Amino acid sequence: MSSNRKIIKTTCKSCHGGCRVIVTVENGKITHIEGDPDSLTEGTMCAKGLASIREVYNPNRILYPMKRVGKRGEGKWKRITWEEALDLIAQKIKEAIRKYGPSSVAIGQGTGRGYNRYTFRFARSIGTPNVFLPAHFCYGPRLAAFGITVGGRLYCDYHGWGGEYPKTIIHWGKQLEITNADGEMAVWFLKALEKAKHFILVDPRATRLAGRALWLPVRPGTDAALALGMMNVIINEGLYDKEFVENWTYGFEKLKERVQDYPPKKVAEITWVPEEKIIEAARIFATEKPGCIQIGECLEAGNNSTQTLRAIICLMAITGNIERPGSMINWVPPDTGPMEDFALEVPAPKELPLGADKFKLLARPPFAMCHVETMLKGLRDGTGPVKVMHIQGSNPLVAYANSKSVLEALLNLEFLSVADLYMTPTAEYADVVLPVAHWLETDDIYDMHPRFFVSAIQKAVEPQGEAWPDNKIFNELGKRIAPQYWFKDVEEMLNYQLRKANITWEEFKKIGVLAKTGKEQIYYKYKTDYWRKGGGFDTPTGKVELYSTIMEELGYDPLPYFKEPNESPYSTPELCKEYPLILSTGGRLPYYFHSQYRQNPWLRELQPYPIVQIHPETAKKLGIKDGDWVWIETPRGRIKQKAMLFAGMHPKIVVAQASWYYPEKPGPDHGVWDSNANVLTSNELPFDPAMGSTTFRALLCKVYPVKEGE
Ligand SMILES: Nc1nc2c(c(=O)[nH]1)N[C@H]1C(S)=C(S)[C@@H](COP(=O)(O)OP(=O)(O)OC[C@H]3O[C@@H](n4cnc5c(=O)[nH]c(N)nc54)[C@H](O)[C@@H]3O)O[C@H]1N2
Ligand SMILES: Nc1nc2c(c(=O)[nH]1)N[C@H]1C(S)=C(S)[C@@H](COP(=O)(O)OP(=O)(O)OC[C@H]3O[C@@H](n4cnc5c(=O)[nH]c(N)nc54)[C@H](O)[C@@H]3O)O[C@H]1N2
Ligand code: SF4
Ligand SMILES: [Mo]
Repeated sequence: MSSNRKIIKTTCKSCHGGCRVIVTVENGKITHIEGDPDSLTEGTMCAKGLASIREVYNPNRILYPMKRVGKRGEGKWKRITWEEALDLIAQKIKEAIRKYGPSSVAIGQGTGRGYNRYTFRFARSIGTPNVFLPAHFCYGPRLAAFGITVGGRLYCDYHGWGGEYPKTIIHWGKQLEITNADGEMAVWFLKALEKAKHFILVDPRATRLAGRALWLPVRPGTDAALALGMMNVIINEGLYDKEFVENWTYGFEKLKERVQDYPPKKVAEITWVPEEKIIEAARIFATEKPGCIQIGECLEAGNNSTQTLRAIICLMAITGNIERPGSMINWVPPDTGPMEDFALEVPAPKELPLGADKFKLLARPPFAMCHVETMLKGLRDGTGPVKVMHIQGSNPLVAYANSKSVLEALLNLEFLSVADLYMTPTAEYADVVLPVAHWLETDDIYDMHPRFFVSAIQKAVEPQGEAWPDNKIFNELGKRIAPQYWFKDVEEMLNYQLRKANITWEEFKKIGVLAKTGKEQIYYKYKTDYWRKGGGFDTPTGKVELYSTIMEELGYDPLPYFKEPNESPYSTPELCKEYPLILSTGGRLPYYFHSQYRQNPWLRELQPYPIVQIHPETAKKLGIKDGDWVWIETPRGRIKQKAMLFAGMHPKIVVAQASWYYPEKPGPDHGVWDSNANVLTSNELPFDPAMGSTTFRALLCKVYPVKEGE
C-alpha cells in the first residue's frame, strides 16, 4: 500500500442518506467508494451513492460565492468572497426584519438532506416563523397523522430484534426497494421480505415486486376508501384484536359506525380494486400477524392526506400491529437524544407561519412550518409579508406545483440567496449564490428517520474550490444575525450536539455510529412508563386515538373518511371529457434524487430522458409507439416525455416522471418548462384541510404524439 493512500469511513448522503461507506483517497483524490459490510446497511449501496465520485469532481459545480451583476436570470455573475456574500445576506435579512418584521424573511430547504435541524435553528434564531420545506406533502402528514393518533412516528420493524419478523408486509404506495432511506432502508425490507409469508402491494402499477405480491391495483387518490373498506371487513367479521382495541384504543365504536359507510362492494367501485381482493387482503392482514405497513409519499400528496394516513394507522391499531415485535414500532433514540432538540431549544417565534392559521396541523409542534403555496401566492399578488428568501438546498422551480407560478413569485422577492452545489434553474434567479460542499467534503452528524441511530459524516477530502458545508454556512450566517445561538466553529457546534452522549466529535468520528439496536430496543412501550406513568400512549387520552380528540379540537372530522380527488372521472366529469386520462406524477427513479444528478455522466447514461408510462391499448388508440416523444397536457400546461408502453396498470392511468430539467440546456431555465411534471400540477385546487397538502398523484390529463419539429 502506498503511503499516500487513506481509508475513511463515513455516511453517504446522496439521497436522504444513511448508508455507511468506505472511501479510498489516493494522493488527495477519492478513487473508490464501497459499502461498509460491518454496518447497519451491511455493505449495500445504490447507484447514486456509488456515483458520488463524479459529483465531487463534477466540472459543473459552483465553486465560489457569486453575486448577480446583470438583470435577474440574465446569467451575469461576479465572484465575491465569503465575507462579502455572508455580510450581504445578513444585511438584507436584518434590514427586512427591521423594516417589515421577522415574518418577511423566509428560509427554505428541500427534502431532508441531513441538515434540517440547522435550517430550523437558524430560522428560529433570527425570529422568523416562515420556514418552508416540501414537507406539507412529504413526511409532514406522516409525522402529524402518527403524532395525533399514536403519539409518535411508527416504523416497520424489519429487524427481528424483538424475536419476530413481520409475517405480513404491506407496501402501500411505496417502492422502498428504490426509495431506500426514506425512514427505512431497502436492505432491511428485502431481507424481511424473504422471511414474510405474505406481501401485499397497494399500487396502481405492478411495480417490480408485484410478482411476489397480492397486488391491489388501486385507482390513484382513493387509498382512504380502501383502508376503510378493509376495516369494514375486519370489524364486521370480528377479526380485530379485541384485547388491544378494548384496552389501548379510543373511539372504536365510532370508527365501527364510520366504516359501515364503506362496504367492500362500494369500495371496489370507488377504488377499482376487485371486491374479493379487498376482502382477502383484509383477512390476511388481520390474521397473519405480526404485520406492518410501509407507507409512501403518494398518500400525502393529495387533497385528503391526513385522513388517508389516519385510516391506514387505524388499520394498524385495530389489528394490534403496534409496538409488538415485527409490527409498527416507535424507535428509542440513540444516546444523543433526539437531534432535533438542537433546533427546538431555541425559543419558537412569536408569530405563526404563513398558512398555519388555515391548515392547523401544520402549526403544531414540534416544527411549525409555513404553507408554501400560501406564501408564494402572497408573493405573487403582493399581499404576503415575505420580501427576502434564503434557500439552502432546494429547487422550487422543479419541486412545487405549477412551476411557472413559482417563478412569478420568486421574481417579486426583494432579495434571494441560494446555497447549492449546482447552478439550478432556481439558483439562476438568485441575487447571491453560495457554493455548498459535498458530503464527502463535510464533517457532520448524520441524523434522519428512522431515529434509532446517528452516524458520523466524515470529510474524505477538502472541498472543491471555496465550497463550504451547510453547517458552516448556517453557523457563520447565524453569528452575523443572532450570535447568542451560534458557535465559535463547526467543531464546537458538533461537540455541543454530542454532549448528551458524553463524547466529543473527535471520539464520535472514531466510533462512527451510535445506535439502539438488538436488545437495546424497547417493544410494548405503552405497557411501561416510557410515554406515561402507569402506561399508555403519548396522546391526550393515553390511547391510540381512532377518534382523534386533537382533530376534533381543531375543528376537523375526528374520524377518517374518503374524499374523491379534486380532478377525476367522478368529481369533474366535464373536465374528464377533454382530459380523459388519470395522471400520477412522480414514481421515483433509482438513478436520480428528485432533480439531482442529471449532470452526473454515470447516472445520466442509465436513463437520459424522462419517461411516461402509458398502457399499450391506450397508446394504440392515440397512435403512440414505444419510445415516441409525447405531449402530456393538463389545464395548467403541457410537457414532453418519452412514452414507455406498460401493461401493468389500468388503461386509463398514465404515470409521468417528476423533477426533470436539463442542466445541459442554456440558462436561466435549463429546459425547466420542457419536461417538468410540475408544469402540469395545480397550486390552487383544494388542499388537504389540515396539512395543506398539494395533489401530485391524482390529476386528469390528455396525451398525444409530438409532431415533427415540435
Ligand atoms: N432514488 C430515489 N429515492 C428517493 C427519492 C428520489 O427522488 N429518488 N425521493 C425521496 C423522497 S423525498 C420521497 S418522498 C420518497 C418517496 O418514496 P415513495 O413513497 O416510495 O414514492 P414513489 O416511488 O414516488 O411512489 C411509490 C409508488 O406509489 C405509486 N402510486 C402513485 N399514486 C398512487 C396512489 O394514489 N395510491 C397508491 N397506493 N400508490 C400510488 C406509484 O406507482 C409508485 O410505484 O423517496 C425518497 N427516496
Ligand atoms: N409533480 C411532483 N412534484 C414533486 C414530487 C412528486 O412526486 N411529483 N415529489 C415532491 C417531494 S416528495 C419532494 S421531497 C420535493 C423535493 O424537492 P427538493 O428537495 O427541492 O428537490 P430538488 O429538486 O432535488 O432540489 C434540491 C436541491 O438541493 C441541492 N442539494 C443536494 N444536496 C445538498 C446539500 O447537501 N446541501 C445543499 N445546500 N444543497 C444540496 C441539489 O443540487 C438540488 O438543486 O419534490 C416534490 N415535487
Ligand atoms: S441509498 Fe442513499 S445513502 Fe444509500 S448509497 Fe444510495 S444514495 Fe447513498
Ligand atoms: Mo419527499
